[in-house]
Amino acid sequence: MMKNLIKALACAFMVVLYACNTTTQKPEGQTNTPSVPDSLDKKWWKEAVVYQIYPRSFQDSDGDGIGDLKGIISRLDYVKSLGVDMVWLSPIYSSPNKDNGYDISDYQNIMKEFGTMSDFDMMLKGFKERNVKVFMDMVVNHCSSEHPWFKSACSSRNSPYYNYFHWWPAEKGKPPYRWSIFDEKAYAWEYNKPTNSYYLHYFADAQPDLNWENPALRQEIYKMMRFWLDKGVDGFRLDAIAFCSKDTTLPPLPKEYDGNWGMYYASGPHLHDYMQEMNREVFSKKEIATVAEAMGDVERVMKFVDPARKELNMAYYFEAIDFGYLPKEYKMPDPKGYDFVKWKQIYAKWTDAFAKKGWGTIYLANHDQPRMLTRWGNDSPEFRDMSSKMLTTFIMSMRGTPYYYFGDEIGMSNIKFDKVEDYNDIELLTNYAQVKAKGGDLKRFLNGMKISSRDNGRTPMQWDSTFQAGFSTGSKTWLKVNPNYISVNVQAQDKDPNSILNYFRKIVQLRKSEPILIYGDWKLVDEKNPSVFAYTRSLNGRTLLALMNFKATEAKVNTTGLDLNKAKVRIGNYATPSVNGILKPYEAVILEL
Ligand code: TEU
Repeated sequence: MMKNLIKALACAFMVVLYACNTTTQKPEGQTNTPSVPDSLDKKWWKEAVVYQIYPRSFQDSDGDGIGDLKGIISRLDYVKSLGVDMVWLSPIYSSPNKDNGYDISDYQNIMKEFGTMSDFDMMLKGFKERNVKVFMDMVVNHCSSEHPWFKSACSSRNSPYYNYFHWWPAEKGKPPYRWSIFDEKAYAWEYNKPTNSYYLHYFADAQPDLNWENPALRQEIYKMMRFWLDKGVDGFRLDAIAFCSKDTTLPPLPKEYDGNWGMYYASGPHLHDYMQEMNREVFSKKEIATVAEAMGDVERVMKFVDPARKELNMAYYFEAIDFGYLPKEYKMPDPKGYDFVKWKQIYAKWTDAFAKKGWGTIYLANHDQPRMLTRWGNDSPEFRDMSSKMLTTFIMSMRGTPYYYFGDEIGMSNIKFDKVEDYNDIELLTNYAQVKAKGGDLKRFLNGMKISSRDNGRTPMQWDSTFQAGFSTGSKTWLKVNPNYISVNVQAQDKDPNSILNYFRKIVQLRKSEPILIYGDWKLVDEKNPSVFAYTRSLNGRTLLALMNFKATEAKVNTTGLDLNKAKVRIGNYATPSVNGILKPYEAVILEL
């Protein structure tokens, strides 16, 4: 009896000891935010705020009108001052710039306009010294037609690089139809005379698709990724990665595809085998993070980030950002506006899905989008300030890692070019040519593009009110500077405690200090409200209520079931934030209940 009791006590002691050990030993990659239970699967990349830099437009150091790495180096302290944890750097590799670096001709070299490898090393060191991690943009679905692999492949079918690409031999007749974006004929095959065959390009003909079905190509890519990891980069954003696997039997396109990237091109037969292989060969070797530019519905996107599958860490999806365009017309905004309630439901669907598995991202802009202020807020002088802060509050209070685009922190807005000659973007120019070829309404097209074109988000950063907004000393910048730089610029906002910039800094700190905003549950409130995006975030018995009025008129939220009596303001964009659920135009407030 006594013996058994001693045995039982000893066992209990061992169990307690074991439990203590397992809770004190944090798995790799976990951080030490207080009061977050380990069951939440903490990771540094879930807690990070990502800031995207489009190097071409950030800071020019040599007066050629094009941003460069030395320019970024000169702004390291600014980036640090924002409080962000990680920078996503759009491509800086050698490129003929048909698609501004998203067409790479040498993956292990720096684009000449941007500087040299030693500039890169210095920049990386500078970020590291400031505790800011760096994410590289990996464009490996395709390369540039100037890449030596492609040049060699084009010379002969016997080239060792021929099978690095997808070809259709002309003796078999015309290839089965595939559509392309960034191609004036919207045709994804281009004939190459020396090899008497057609090569495949889902994007421009200057962006031939790499043949991922070839193991030798995949090994080259992994080797190249290791090269950057050995330099000390902290992760990768995988561009258009969902398109990398192709059905090489090239069956006729299924009738229902209807040009839908997500449902057809993004579902190649071996896509996830390759993601798992890449994880084993590259990602698992270092403490890094990865994000997929994923396409398709929840089920498809989830495959990238389901931890059990060991592929990537985060994914971003397009359903919400592409909302409100007319069907079958290239990014043509619906003149009737967009259905706000449906838009909220899209976010709810994805946020709920990522709550069960994986991890999502949250963004309202990037280099493929117009400025968030113009598209989702209100860029009139009256509402620029409030609606910028409101959108920032949305990004920073949602569940998922925030990806914030440079310039949004000062409320930059669309430049709204009148003339096609002002544009640079291959996407816009291709679509303009297509509308023209069909005898379409070019004026209507250009008007629509004032809202949605990518170049709106690529104009130079507005640092101050001096010549060229302090971006460049050159007389011509690669894209024009938005004339509103005289009032909308970093220098003016830095000094003003109530500026959009300082609101951004403040809310970044709030997010970092408040685990509820990172790990807390997310629940939509007053779902049918036509003006207000409202949700709760809760964790460990504490609840925050985020309220954002997306409209220029006062709006009331139905808060039935929530007790606002003792509500405490955590942050708000008005001097006197609302605590009663009645919101002023573009008001945003986060309340602790
Ligand atoms: O974009 C991938 C993509 O699928 C595009 O269709 C994207 O949806 C489009 O640009 C939106 O207007 C990536 C890059 O982010 C983009 O900048 C590149 O142009 C593209 O790949 C080709 O590399």
